Amino acid sequence: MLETAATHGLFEATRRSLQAVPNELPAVWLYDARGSRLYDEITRLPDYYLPGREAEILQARSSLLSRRTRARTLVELGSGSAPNTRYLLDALGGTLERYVPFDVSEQALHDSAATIAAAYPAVSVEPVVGDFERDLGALPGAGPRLVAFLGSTIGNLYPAQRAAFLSALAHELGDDDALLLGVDLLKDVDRLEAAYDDPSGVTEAFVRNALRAANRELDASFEQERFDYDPLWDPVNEWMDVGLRARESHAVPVRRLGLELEFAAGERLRVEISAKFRREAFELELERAGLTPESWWTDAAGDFAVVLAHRSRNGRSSHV
Ligand code: SAH
Ligand code: AVI
Repeated sequence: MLETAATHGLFEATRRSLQAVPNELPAVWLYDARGSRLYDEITRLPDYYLPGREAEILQARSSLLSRRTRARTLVELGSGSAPNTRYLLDALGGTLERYVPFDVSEQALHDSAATIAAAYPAVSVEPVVGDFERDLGALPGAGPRLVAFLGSTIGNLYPAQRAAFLSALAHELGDDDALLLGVDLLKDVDRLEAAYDDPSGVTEAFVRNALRAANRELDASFEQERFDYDPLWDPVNEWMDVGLRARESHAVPVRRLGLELEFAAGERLRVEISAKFRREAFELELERAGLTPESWWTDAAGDFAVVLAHRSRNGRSSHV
């Protein structure tokens, strides 16, 4: 990856995170072509219940969603291989003209855009490569637009990042646009831990892949065998803290960022958080960002929620 104006922000954010306490490699490094394929494998794991629960909700609510939104444009943030998008495309068939998948992972984006274009010839598929935290800008397409952010990817953002992201999104939505968010709900810790630590080791390979990406793109020298996979439930913040733990004390050069990271034995490198949500608190977050939640739909087991929201009437965010 050449350092361009577009990657400069990512490199700076990575430098800050790697120097923070605890050290963190931002989650965006998980999704190169290999990481996106590994994530796809995760979505098919029996313990990783999220995509199946979300599909159940989207199927059950599809005609309501179509009546409520009448969307001509579907923008999907963090679309990846878009496993549940077909439920939206099927639901919106009567009005939909354009599908805009938006993702930082170029390969996954173009592969899924090609698959969807072939399956839905009446819809114009217009992929955008970008970082939804930095490059949101003006949302493309004619309104009414439905902006979807599925899979609980919003849970991979910290609360302050979520607030900034949701406020930016509220700012971009027009009066007749809508936002559809998939959010994973708080549940039994054993089930959460199982979802992030499968016995086949796919999730571990996915997380370790971030080190491979950093070695390649940042000229770093992370050595896999010097780290153990270490997913933890954080009961205070109510998020899975997904990362690696150093087996021994050692240093890792990250040459492109001019860093030499020192790991003590047992020290962690966080690779992502995956927050789990409660309805009341999440609806408050939406309202503070200038969004009005209109529907809160869950699956029969109450594991996952899909939230339909609009820009608030006064259009103002209460964040400064
Ligand atoms: N929506 C899909 C994929 C979720 S995986 C699903 O529900 O299964 C998360 C996706 O978000 C990946 O495709 C990843 O490349 C993308 N992503 C992560 N951080 C991003 C960012 N900052 N900007 C844009 N896309 C991002
Ligand atoms: C994309 N995101 C919502 C996934 C999650 O559950 O937080 C990423 C993932 N990490 C490990 N398994 C799946």
